[in-house]
Amino acid sequence: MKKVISIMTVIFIISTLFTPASLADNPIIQTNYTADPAPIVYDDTVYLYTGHDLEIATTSYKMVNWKCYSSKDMVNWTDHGTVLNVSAFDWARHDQDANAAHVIYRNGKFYYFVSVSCTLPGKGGIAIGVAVSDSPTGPFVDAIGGPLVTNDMTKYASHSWDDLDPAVFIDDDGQAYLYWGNNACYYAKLNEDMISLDGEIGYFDITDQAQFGPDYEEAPWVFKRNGIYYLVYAAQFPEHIAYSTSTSPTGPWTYRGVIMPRQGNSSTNHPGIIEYKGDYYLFYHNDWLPGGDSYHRSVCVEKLEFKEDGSISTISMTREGAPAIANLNPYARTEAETICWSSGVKTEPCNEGGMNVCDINDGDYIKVARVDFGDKGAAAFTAKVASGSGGGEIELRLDSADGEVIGTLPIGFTGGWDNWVTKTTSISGVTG
Ligand code: FUB
Repeated sequence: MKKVISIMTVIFIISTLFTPASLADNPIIQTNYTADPAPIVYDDTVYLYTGHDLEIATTSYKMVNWKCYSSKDMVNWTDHGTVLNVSAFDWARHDQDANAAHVIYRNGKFYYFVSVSCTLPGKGGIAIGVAVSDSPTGPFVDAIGGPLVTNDMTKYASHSWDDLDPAVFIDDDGQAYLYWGNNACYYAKLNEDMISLDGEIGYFDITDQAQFGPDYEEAPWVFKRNGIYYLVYAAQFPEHIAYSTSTSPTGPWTYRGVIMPRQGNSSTNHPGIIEYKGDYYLFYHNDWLPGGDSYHRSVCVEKLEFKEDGSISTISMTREGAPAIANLNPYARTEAETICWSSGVKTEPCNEGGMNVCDINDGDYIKVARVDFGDKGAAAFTAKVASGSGGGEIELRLDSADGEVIGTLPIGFTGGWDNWVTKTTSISGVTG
């Protein structure tokens, strides 16, 4: 049954500037299993694109779409829902293989590079496609009408899924490069149109341990910092995250070691790295949500630290994740699906556009972190709600699920699950 607010209590936890860290904030998405993170910074905002491990998966991947989330503070993430589905690609399998992907912005458009299963005659295996949109949150449509790279058994690695895990890097001179590969690492220049290759496909010799250590596996991610090119990737199986550096985007590379050892029980990991407001962040995945395993993964984030010589410090997966870098303004409209941590609730497309929170049961909660109420404090809480049954109530609590109650908003029957009404309650006792 679809529920938006039903006959029960949902708790809104507000952690203020002075809240001691009380709840775990990794994995950063709790409403879906997410994998293969691909973050970008656009318009002062982090957009995080992820794969989506369906709950019905058993002993293999079941992935048919990709999700998008955004944040301006690194701890509260707004859910933009499904932004691309394998069904957008007529030439691909529609029941599986929404594998790792990468989004990049260029010339006013967002390009979504995906690795999917190709159904074209004679071109079976994993292929790379590109979707395009004018907006970071889609809708994305097939940009080519066919694959950009198809499986070719004469290439370096002769298995049918070697064209996995595309990642794009645009150098300072404007040249875009596409990197990809499972048990192979390919690269090619992209033309200015971003949907065609400029020249031949090259490959790096991943068996050369001086360049790639003992066991390059997949998931390349390239970025440049202080003139050094970094190629970060998943190594070994089960996987950890390692990296190599170069003075050129096309190598040769020098193996530099492990960034993140394996922790937990996911057999894969997958790096996505951004610089945001002066700091670098590593997005990755593990199996740390309840019910998690190799096919039910979840995206997490940690701050990345560089040493003087440009090498990257080895870091662990943590429950705390990256620190907040901005406060949340409670006096501006905040979407309910802006979440630091949640328990029980789900999200869905809203009949009025955007997304809404749903499937709310008694005691479920949403935490928003680092809320700044200012010196004068807040006097009221307003929410847009819908209920097709008894309605329940929203409790607002400070700092934890059993923290001080600063207000309660009764909901009641609103005329239907898609019948949204605005309700307000007074609140007290919160400043700073
Ligand atoms: O999510 C499916 C595959 O698992 C990805 O393409 C790989 O990078 C690994 O994370």
